[in-house]
Amino acid sequence: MSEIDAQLSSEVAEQPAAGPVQNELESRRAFLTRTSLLSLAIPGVGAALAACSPTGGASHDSAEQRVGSTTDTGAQGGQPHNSDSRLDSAVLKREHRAATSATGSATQGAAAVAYHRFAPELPPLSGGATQQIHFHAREAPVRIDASTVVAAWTFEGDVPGPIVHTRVGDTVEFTLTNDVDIPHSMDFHAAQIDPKEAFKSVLKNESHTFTFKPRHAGAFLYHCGTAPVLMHLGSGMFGAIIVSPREPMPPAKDFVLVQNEFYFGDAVNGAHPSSFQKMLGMLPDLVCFNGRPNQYVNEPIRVKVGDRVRFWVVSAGPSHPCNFHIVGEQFDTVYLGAPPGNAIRGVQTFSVAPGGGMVYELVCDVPGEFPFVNHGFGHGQRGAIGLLVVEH
Ligand SMILES: [Cu+2]
Repeated sequence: MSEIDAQLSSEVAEQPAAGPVQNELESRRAFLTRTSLLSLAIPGVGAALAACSPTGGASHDSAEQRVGSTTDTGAQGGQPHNSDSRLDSAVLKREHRAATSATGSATQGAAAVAYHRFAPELPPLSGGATQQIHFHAREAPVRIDASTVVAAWTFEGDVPGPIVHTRVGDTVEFTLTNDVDIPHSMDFHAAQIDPKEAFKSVLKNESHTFTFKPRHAGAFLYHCGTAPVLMHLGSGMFGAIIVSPREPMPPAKDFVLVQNEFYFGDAVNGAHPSSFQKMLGMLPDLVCFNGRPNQYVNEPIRVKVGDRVRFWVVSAGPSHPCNFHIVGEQFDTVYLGAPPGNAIRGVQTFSVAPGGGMVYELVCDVPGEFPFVNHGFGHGQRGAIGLLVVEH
């Protein structure tokens, strides 16, 4: 047993006692999490760790076992497995895709990909009490400015994925179909649901459906939860699900901003893959609102004098917060959670944690051009800045 293996085994052994079943579950989860990360960081270490697992390398999860055995023989037709599984990183390792997102279909045709501004307007509610949503997990080159194409892992071919808008108490029936070799999954932060089943990984050409009713209003993140989450989220698999309250909020112009970081490896076929090692270092190349650096400086968000403006701000991370501020303005209201409740007044800057969302309102009674920024200015300088133009 190597030094790393021994250290991990001793850490697992030191898990606090919480009843034998709970303790075993937690030990296994902690172990698998570490295994996934280390499998990517240190080629070959995953297999060694599996042999030293607290369950002796055997799985208690029959579905996981079945998939594991089909994957070992190279077959792809097994049951969808859990994001809690060794398989996810094992597949990555096997395909030599551990270090970057530069898969074939993520870089193909990069030079010809057109740029488009990501529309920040909150889409209207669908009207019905049940909303059916079907996303495909896809790899795609995504142009984020004139000179930069990202080899992205995506929902529906764009970064971020589509904005979902629903309402407290409505039903969301969601289906994920995976078009690519690497397993992917969906984790809706607006759902309260058993993640082991609902958020499980989906294999190529398979689909998985789950249903939930959001209980709280707010701006919520969704993201791929397949291990290692850092790699999947950091490569573009995220977006916003906006949950409106049942009770009316003040009439406003509603916009959605999802902040994310990009960590680039060397370009392949003209597309920049995401670098897992740089993600671990947490020093991003770019920080963006809605997936493109400075896009709302070049093509601002425009409103009229007298408009109330509401920003639903989500921080996708994967690792940094969004310290949201508007130069020359103040938020008359920030809803910390479950709007229209939990309002604080007269706010200059408020931080959205990675994996979080908040709602910001201001009344635009002064005409002008107002930069909205991540006031952690290292992030603003790297692209997390836009313009709100208030016109007569
Ligand atoms: Cu994924």
